[in-house]
Order: sequence, then structure tokens, then C-alpha cells
Amino acid sequence: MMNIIDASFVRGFVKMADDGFKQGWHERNGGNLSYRLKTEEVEEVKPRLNCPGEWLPIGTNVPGLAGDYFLVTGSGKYFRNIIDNPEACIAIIELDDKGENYRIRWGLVEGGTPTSELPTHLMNHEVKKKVTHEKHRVIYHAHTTNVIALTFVLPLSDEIFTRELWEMATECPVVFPDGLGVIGWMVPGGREIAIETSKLMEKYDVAIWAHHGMFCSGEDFDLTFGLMHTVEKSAEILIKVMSMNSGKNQTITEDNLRDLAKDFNVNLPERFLYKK
Ligand code: 2HA
Ligand code: ZN
Repeated sequence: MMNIIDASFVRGFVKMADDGFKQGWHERNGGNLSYRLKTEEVEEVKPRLNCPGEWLPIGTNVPGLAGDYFLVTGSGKYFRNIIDNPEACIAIIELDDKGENYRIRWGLVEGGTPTSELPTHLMNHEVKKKVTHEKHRVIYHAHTTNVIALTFVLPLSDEIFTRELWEMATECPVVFPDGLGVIGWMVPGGREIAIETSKLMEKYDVAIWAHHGMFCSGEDFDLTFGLMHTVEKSAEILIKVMSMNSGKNQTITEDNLRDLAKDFNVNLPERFLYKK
């Protein structure tokens, strides 16, 4: 039996976390990632799991996930460190038969608890497991700079964000044809924001938290990272376009250029001085 850190789902998880860090989406302990293990993956790692510790409350109930196992990032852990020290930064957790409590079965060897956004991750997983007929397994939260910036400027509406982001890259409507949802600022880390986010996940694979970041859901690491990357890149293009259209408050005028030409004895052709 191989080491847990060599299992392919663990390697995929660690690579995705590092890719997100390299994009600049995970300052300090920002962001979190979770993956719902397949039955065969649970069987594969079971001989190496730790003896069960105590059951701890999830902070919400997710009966649709009773007995499931998840690989999750740890609360307060830095994405930057995951690649060098996965066993200290991530954990495999098991849920009880009611979906109310979890216990740690591997990882977090220097202590700690699963991500502070565990309620949102698990409520999103519960919704997505149901609506995708068990296909979606990855929930990813990142502090994507350009999407966050847009939430200070655009109206916080699903329709406006979807339309604006679709328009910025031809691929976007193909990559997220169902659109995306937006919620106004809320206190992170608890059940209230988890409920609002999981409502959006009934309809969309992307939920934006105003002034905070984004959640994406997908079947595997590639699709989920790719979705986050596509939406964030579209937001970057939109910001560049909006920035270029912002207009000038003052400038070097036609007459200034004529005066300059005279004093410096250069010829500036008139056809370059007029603005179309
Ligand atoms: O610090 O991103 O939303 C982790 C977070 C909380
Ligand atoms: Zn966050």
C-alpha cells in the first residue's frame, strides 16, 4: 500500500493548490479547497488512515454526505506551504452517519482543524452531489483579485456579472453556460453564508462573494481550476477595458503641442494634432 501523499487524488489536490498560489489568489492563509473521495480511493487509503479521533461538529448538517470522506485544506494553513508540507497543511476527514460531525483521519500532523469555511464547502458538496448525480467532487475558494475588484464597481446582480464576464472572452459562455451568482458582503466562516452560497450552487458552478472572493465547483481538479482561471481572466480583461475607457481629466492639448513645436523648433504635422 502506497503512502497517502503519493495517492493520485492527493497529488492532484496539492498541484491544484500550488497552481492557485502561483496565480496570486492565496495571500497568507486565504482560500480553501476540498475534494470528495471516491469509494475506491477511500478503500485505497484506509489501511493507512489514523485511528479515529473524536467527532467534532461541522457547524451545519449535511445528511446527503453522511459517511463520506473529504480531503480538505486546514484552517489557518498557507497554500504557499502545501507543496512542501502537505501532511501539515491538509487533512482527510470522515463524516458521521447523520452528516453532523466530522473526525480527522489523516494529516494536520502539527495540529489544527479543517478549513474555516467547512460549512460552505460541505453544503456546496451536498447540493452538487445531488444536482450533478455525484459527478462534482471539487469545491474551491480563492481570493481572485480582479473578480473582487469588480464587486466594488458593478451592481451585485447575477445577470450583470454573467453578461459582462461572458462578453470579455469568447470562451466564457462555453465554459460557464449556466452563468454565475453573486452575493453581497456577509461574515465569512459560518452557516449563514454557507446557506446563501449553496442556494447559488443549485443553479451555478460559480458563486462570487462580494469584496472577498469566489467559489467554484467541478468534477475534477482540472475542470474546477480551469473554471476559476477562466472567470478570473475574464474579469482581468474587463478591468483593463474599463480602465482604458475611464477618460482623462486633463491632457496635453492641440495648442500645447503647437506651442511646443514653435519653442523647440520642430515640425509637428497638423494631421497628428486633431483628435478624431
Ligand atoms: O482564510 O479564505 O474565507 C481562509 C479564507 C476564509
Ligand atoms: Zn476567503
